[in-house]
Amino acid sequence: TIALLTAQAAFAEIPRLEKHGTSARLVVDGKPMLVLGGELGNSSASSRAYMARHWPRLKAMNLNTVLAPISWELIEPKEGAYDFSSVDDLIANARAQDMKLVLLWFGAWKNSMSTYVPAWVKRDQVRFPRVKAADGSTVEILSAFSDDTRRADARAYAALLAHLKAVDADRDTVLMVQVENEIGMLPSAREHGVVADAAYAGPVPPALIQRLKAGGEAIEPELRDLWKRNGSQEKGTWAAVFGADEAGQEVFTAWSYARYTEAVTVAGKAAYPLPMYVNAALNRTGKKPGEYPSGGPLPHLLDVWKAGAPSLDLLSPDIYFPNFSDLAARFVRPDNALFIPEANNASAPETPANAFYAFGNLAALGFSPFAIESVNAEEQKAIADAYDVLRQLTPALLAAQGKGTTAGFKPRVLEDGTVQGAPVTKVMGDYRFEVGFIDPWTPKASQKPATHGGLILQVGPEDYLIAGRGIFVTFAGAGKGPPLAGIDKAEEGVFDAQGRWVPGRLLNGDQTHQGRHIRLSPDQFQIQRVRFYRY
Ligand code: N0T
Repeated sequence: TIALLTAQAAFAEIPRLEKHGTSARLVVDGKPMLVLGGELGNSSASSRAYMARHWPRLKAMNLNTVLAPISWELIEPKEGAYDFSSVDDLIANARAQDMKLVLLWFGAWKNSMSTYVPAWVKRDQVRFPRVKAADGSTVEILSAFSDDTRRADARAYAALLAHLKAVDADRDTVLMVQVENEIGMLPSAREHGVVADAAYAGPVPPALIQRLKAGGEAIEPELRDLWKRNGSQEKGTWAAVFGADEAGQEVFTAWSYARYTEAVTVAGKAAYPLPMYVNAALNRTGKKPGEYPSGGPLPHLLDVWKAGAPSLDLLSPDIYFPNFSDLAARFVRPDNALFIPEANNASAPETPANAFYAFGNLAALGFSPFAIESVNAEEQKAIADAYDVLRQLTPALLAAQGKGTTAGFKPRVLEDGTVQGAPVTKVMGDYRFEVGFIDPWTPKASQKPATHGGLILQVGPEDYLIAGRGIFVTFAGAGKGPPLAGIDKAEEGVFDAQGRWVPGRLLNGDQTHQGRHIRLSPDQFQIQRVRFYRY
């Protein structure tokens, strides 16, 4: 068997990220894929019995990938003695459902705290020192400055990756690994204590300064401003270069966490080089670092993380705030593709429509609502319908992402939840579309435009796929040629398993308001294929 496994593994290709147009895509088994995912609640995967009743539901929701935590305390209950049964259970169940896994390493830090570390780590505060807060109190957070902690964490992580290499011989069940979970310092902007204070009083490393200099205008504006306010110094202590306040301290925190994470990532990749990413607990505007988890891979710190942890493939947002599209867009950069490991709670009514925006507008590699197994029947159906449509569109989306031939639409929502329902205009090829989010045939009071959204994919000079729910599209000519546009033919339909379009009703009359618009009802996710003409 060993020889057979090795032979198999020699042919199979490890999942990887590959450049694609202006974006990147995840290639598994030599084929690109979109992760239509869902993340399990934190404690669910620890019980085989608990999960047994949920796996069929996850499949029924049309997920192709489950994001599941692997906790350090479960895999290394005694130092150096590993127990991978929790990992093997997940792999066996995912395979039985023909699904993929993204595994989340709950190592030294899980949402700032260090509660997932084994008891032998928790109880030994000499070997594994704790963070001191600004007021000198001790918190249940391991210091990022301990060599022993970093080595122990990296060793367990590498053991996990080596195990994955051995058991995922086909290289196609485990796609990626998240390193730690929502890293960030609380309740202070930076770690205090003898070692951390000494590091903070030391010089800013040249590698970070180099990055700021080389990045120029491409550096995130908040970080550029922090550096500028003390005169863009090229040498000096952290406080001298970035300022002594919480905002300046946060840069130090981000760098320390990034360096630690880089060491863990490198150890894991040496064992088995799967794509790896970190996730960010986003900060609310107006809150200070330390009031929110300080120093994570946040929008304003992406350059610090890129410089400090170059082996990470992706920096990823967990988006629970209502201004989904603005936040997601900040993680789309020439050096970063969008993967959303926690796209809000799975039970939030706007979540399924957000998936269309992420894949259609921001070339997302993956989208994954949190606490996926905890939805009620109605929420389950909405996710199942959205993912069914996105699964059908996947070949077209993969071809279009990064090429400018797809666009996503949802009403803009502000951080305070205010929905700005104004229609969005977009030119695609020879047509100009105006996409509105108030359905003309449904009483206005009963509509929730934040739950509406969709995408338009250009598949030919005059041919477009329009998909989603609760969007209402009018059209005109763009560029040279006659100014007006009409519908040559509009069909609803589905793509079959071979990717062939199977038309349903030919839509005309009341369904297009006598040729005036394309309408996707708010009640059901669907696809229409439309050919336009100009006159
Ligand atoms: C998440 C989850 C889980 C507008 C919280 C999100 C997961 C962790 N943290 O349920 O614990 O492991 O990564 C933070 C959400 C902030 C809420 C903002 C409300």
